[in-house]
Amino acid sequence: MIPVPDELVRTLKHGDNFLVTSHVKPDGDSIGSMSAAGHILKSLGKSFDLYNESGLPRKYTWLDLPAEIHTRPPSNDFEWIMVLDSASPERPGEYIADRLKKTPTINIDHHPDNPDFGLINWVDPAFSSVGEMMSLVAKQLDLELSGPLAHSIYLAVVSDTGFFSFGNTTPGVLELTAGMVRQGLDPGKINPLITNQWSVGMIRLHGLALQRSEFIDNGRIGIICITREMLKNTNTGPEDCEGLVNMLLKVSGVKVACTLREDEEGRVKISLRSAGEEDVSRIASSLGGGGHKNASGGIIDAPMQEAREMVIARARRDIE
Ligand SMILES: [Mn+2]
Repeated sequence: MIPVPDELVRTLKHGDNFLVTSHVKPDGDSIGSMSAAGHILKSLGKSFDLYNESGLPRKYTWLDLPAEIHTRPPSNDFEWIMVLDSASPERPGEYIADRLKKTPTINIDHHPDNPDFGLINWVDPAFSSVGEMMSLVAKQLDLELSGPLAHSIYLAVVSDTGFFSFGNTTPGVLELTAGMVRQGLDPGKINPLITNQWSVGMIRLHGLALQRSEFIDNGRIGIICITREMLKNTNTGPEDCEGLVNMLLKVSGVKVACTLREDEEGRVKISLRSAGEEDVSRIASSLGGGGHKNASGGIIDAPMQEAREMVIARARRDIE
């Protein structure tokens, strides 16, 4: 059975003008799946624009994009908006949230809490990444998974599976990747481009943050509070905290890992991770956020210390 909805394939074939977007502060799956969608539309000879409110993060500038990623919508005149990897219509930012009311939308996502906000919805949490879903779209359209299209899909897949280490590393993901390697994708060349993009400030920030890590509740909860001062002193930004929360899971016995990042006075971004059966999405949703079983997050409108207490209390209850 082909899981790609007929309606989606028909729309890609018969539609002409697409705006492709994804959530703000894009990760590897957002950028990879946007790029893959663009390469697919380009192969079909369609007009399209790529748009992300936050733009292309510097660490992904090596990727061979099918078109520039605009930080402002290049026009208001689109037949379709394709929203990728976004659990809600608000995730791509204000412009899109507003625009979606007026323009037919294709919603392709793998977040379990996605409410099917599109006219065409393909939402399936069984997929590791939206990049993996785009690979099936490409196959359905008889496109070869090689070159820049394969690089885009690979970036998406390794970003969301933690380089094939998380529980979402299915036989399908491994077979997809094997196929792309057979078509010429070289993991030895592409992996360093993906992983070795740190600045000196970023390594200093991680050092500082790890130094201040706390292990509480008999070592079952690992927690790091990242203040604005720490970012300022290391000349880094919120995006440089990526991966820090996963470090906490390296400590034996940690069931729930959490970073709290002070984005502004009284507003804290939380990131939660777990390995195995512990479901951190329950903790996240009880705090107004959401996400996946082993990786989720949200925003708490409270000062850092208060937010820290809330997360600890909720995690304690959940582990028991
Ligand atoms: Mn994703």
